[in-house]
Amino acid sequence: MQKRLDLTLYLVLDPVLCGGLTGMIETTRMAVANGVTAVQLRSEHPLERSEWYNAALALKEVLADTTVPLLINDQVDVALAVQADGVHVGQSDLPVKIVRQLIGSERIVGLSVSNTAQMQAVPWSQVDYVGIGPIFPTTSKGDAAPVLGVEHLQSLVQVKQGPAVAIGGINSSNIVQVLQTGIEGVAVISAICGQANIQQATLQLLQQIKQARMQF
Ligand code: TZP
Ligand code: MG
Repeated sequence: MQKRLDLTLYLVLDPVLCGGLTGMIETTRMAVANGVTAVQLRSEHPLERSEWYNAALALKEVLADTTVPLLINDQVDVALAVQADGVHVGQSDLPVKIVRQLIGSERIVGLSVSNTAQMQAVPWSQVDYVGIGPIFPTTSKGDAAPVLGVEHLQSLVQVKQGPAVAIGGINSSNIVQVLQTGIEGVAVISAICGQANIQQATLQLLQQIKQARMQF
């Protein structure tokens, strides 16, 4: 199915937090059935190449009949191997220009941004969106940059020149403040991955997004 980049509610998968490959697949199935709009495969812990490949392939299949794109964190070769819809890179990964050359003009490229200097340096002609974070403290990323807070997020949203998603410690207690900055969407790991009721967690976040959008 034709994919659509919609940053509204972006699920970032973590194999440990989601309960392994089976957990990631089940979480994705349930979250997408309930309205998650984008999915990224990411792993904080080293995975075998075959594990990256098998997970990406399985997720690609889960999303096959949906408009929800699958992005792969960092691993350009894995993204190409399974014909994923895009790649998300950080500031210390391959340069965006090279990632774009490798994956071509049709796929999605996302870039992480953690401060004003990085935002000013974003090569928007090569990037489809940026991920801004961490907004709040998070235990899901070991080497996370300093917490930005909502005020700093607001200033980054004001200077950005393309779509963005906020990430880091976002959950149902703070999602509304994040959306009040006018950002296009939010990305979450632990607010969905590992939650006892994936459906309920997803629906609650989406309900809050809907309400926030009606206000702003
Ligand atoms: N990048 C910045 S914070 C973060 C990433 C991948 C982790 C987000 O995880 P959580 O559980 O939503 O705080
Ligand atoms: Mg990275």
